[in-house]
Amino acid sequence: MDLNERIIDLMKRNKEIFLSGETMSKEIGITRSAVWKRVRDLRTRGYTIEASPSKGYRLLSAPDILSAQEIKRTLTGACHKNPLIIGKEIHVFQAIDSTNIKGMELGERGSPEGTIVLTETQTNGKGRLGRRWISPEGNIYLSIILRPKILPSEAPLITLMAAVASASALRKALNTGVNIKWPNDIILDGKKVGGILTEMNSETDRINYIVLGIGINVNMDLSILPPDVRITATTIKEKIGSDIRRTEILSLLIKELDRWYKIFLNEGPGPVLDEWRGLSQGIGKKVKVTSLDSVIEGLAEGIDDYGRLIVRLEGGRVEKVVSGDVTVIK
Ligand code: BT5
Repeated sequence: MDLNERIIDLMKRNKEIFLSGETMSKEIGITRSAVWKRVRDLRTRGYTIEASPSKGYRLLSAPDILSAQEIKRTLTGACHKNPLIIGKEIHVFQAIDSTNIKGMELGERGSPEGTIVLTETQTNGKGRLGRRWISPEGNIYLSIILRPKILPSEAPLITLMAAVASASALRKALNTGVNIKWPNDIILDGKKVGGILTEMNSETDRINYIVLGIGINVNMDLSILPPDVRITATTIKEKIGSDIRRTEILSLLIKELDRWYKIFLNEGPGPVLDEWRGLSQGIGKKVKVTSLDSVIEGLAEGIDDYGRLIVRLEGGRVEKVVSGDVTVIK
């Protein structure tokens, strides 16, 4: 932590209490005038710090900057009996190509399970099948390294697990319905508020590591998106009418991911699949499924135990789809 971070950390730990210049100078190990210079600098960076000659300094508000320290602070306490798997290491970047690309590099270099990569913006945000994930400032872009002992054919279950955890976190944060559309869309008010991209490094019968990437539209102005994407997309800000602190959402998201990942590891896919079925949109409806090599239409009957979409075609034949894009046919 640099000096500014240590001052912020100290003030956040003493929320709402004035700290004298003397206390701060002792705690941080710098002179009182150096404390004052740092406070002035922090104010120019968007922190609102009250300063009183008799009482000292008090932090009133902080800008919405992602900080590993702050996220970790929100995660401690909740789980000391059952330590978190996810979030043991958190790497935060200002701008990188893609948190999934960085996650794959870290996975290759042996970073432990649960390592998180976060960034303020992505210059090459990835969707599935070479598509682009538009990634301006103000949203959440995170990737998590996982090392589950499952078969490569079971990896799509990790996407479903993440969809269930993301929908659950957003439901808690917004106190409103959030749904899932197979295989990787998080849906708010019928529109895409988030997407999931699961990539892996595997051998024939084992997974070396998975990088679970999640993008959630939080405070972005929808007008940033090109018109064709805008009509199918939404943001949390659009829903609640104001900006929201991303750390609040991230903290819930990490806790829900940790909870659902543990359920998945301990109890197998059953509970994840049950929850997914309850949250999903489009099941029981007539759908068109576009895959890399085919387009089929039929009734979406559900998902099987590998997370594949079960589609009953007109003639009665059943197809199980591993990946594709689904549109509900009215
Ligand atoms: C996805 O792909 O939905 C997966 C998105 C995963 C993004 C995360 S961010 C952190 C991590 N690092 C990465 O590089 N990626 C992951 P797909 O289902 O293929 O949807 C892509 C399509 O969604 C695009 O072709 C656009 O039509 C639309 N789209 C692009 N950006 C969007 C956005 N910000 N919000 C809503 N829709 C968007």
